Amino acid sequence: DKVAVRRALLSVSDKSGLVDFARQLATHGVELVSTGGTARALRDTGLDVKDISELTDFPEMMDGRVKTLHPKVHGGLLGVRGNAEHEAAMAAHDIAPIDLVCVNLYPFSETVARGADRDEIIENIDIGGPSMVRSAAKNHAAVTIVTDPADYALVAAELDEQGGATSLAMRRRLAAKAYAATAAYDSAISSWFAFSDQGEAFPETMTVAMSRSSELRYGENPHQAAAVYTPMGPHAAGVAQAEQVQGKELSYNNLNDADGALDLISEFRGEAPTIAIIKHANPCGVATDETVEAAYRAALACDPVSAFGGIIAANRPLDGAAAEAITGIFTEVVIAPDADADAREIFAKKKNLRLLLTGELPDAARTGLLLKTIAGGMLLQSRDNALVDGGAGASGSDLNIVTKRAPTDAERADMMFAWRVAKHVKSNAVIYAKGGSTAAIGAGQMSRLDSARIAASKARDAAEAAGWDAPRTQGSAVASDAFFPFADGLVACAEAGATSVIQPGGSVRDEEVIAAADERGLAMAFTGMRHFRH
Ligand code: 93A
Repeated sequence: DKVAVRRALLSVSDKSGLVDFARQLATHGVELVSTGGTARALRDTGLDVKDISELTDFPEMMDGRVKTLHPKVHGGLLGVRGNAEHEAAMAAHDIAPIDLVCVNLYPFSETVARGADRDEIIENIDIGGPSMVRSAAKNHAAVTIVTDPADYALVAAELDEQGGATSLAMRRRLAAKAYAATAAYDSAISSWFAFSDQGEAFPETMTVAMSRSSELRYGENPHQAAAVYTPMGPHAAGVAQAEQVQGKELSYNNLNDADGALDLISEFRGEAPTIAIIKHANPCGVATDETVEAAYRAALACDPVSAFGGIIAANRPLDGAAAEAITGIFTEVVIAPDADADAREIFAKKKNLRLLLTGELPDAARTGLLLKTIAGGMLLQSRDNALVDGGAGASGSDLNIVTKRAPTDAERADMMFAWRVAKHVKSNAVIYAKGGSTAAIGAGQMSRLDSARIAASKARDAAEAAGWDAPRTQGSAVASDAFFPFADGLVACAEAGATSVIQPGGSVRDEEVIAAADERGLAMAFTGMRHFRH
């Protein structure tokens, strides 16, 4: 299964490592054939190269669109060695076998990424390159196909070992890699047409090439296997691209929670210092204050029991004081735009703590797609990037005040804070907030009434533990991610001390709910927007 390499065709856009590789081929007496730019690059270093036009007896034409698309090339790649008919055809048409192809393609994704215009993008769709890659890979019984400069050294080493030949094992491995490369390339083109060029949110068909960026020790549970994949084409950065400065390897659950944490904290990008503490993809405390440290302490006070072993997200770079406070209890992951030298030194003492730095936070209003698999298919939806304008004063906002009493400015601020947090809490979500901090969070219950009651009961526990006179739900604003189907949930909030409520509205029993609010002197606003999160 050893095949000697006598003739090689080199045609590469990414010329890194090319000259060294070609030189190694030449030392084994391999004849080099190349396309324009590649031939020039080799000739400049004194290597002997034949132009493809000499082999095809055709000039490269149409701005290079047609240079290697020729039977002399594809016949030389596809002709089955040892097949009498194929060999007769090769002899009759003067087709010489090509034993090795070194090709990498026009930089399509890079051209898209740098914001080139449509014509330039189209020009960077490589046709001849993938054709050669596919022909050579199909005939890997005899032909070696090299598509990745990272493989040059490996191939050269095998040529050295095998006296100028390659093994079948190597050719098969490279063929598999070659088809993965052309598949990824076409998927990038198809994604561009579908999503960018046509601007279709949900194209009729799609292929998205992903590459494994890391293997995880296990999945959600230790008996489940898991890995992280990232798109091969251009894509926005997120948790998968954050820099891990220190700490143990990230787990599946860490990444999932950190993703939720980053999503929530991005809501507060460019605002006063804000901290979110996440457990099992739900926040258990979110607060805004004058310093990051103060914000952390306020967030922690919401539910200090649940915060143990949580994930902390900050909207500002971390300093020493914040790091000192955060390391006061056991924390799995800290994610922030940056951390100064003091903070890093303090975190470094907690060997297991994973510190993730993101640089500038993503824009909460950005568009994007969310994917969820279901058996036999997947669900795709646009991300929930909607924001409600809370306005200031009585007018100029998306809020529809439905009660007799309008909220005070302070209530309105708390309502909006609770509402923004509610968007990131699993349904049914009921959030109590006061003074720029969550007072209690009810998450993931099948009944809204239960979420309202559980949150209130947790607030009572926190008050008792901290020795406060009253739970912080007293005088708080409540946000509900979807409408109250009955008055009972709202009544439970009022009984816990809430004085204002923000919710989408839209229940057939809205009248009852509004009457219950009026009876208790509550101010209530309808947003007309729901934030389910399941
Ligand atoms: O425009 S093409 O699709 N038409 C071709 O016939 C062709 N043959 C090779 N592009 C073609 N190539 C590509 O040219 C290769 O895939 C490679 O990326 C590039 C190398 O061109 P040069 O050697 O002129 O730099």
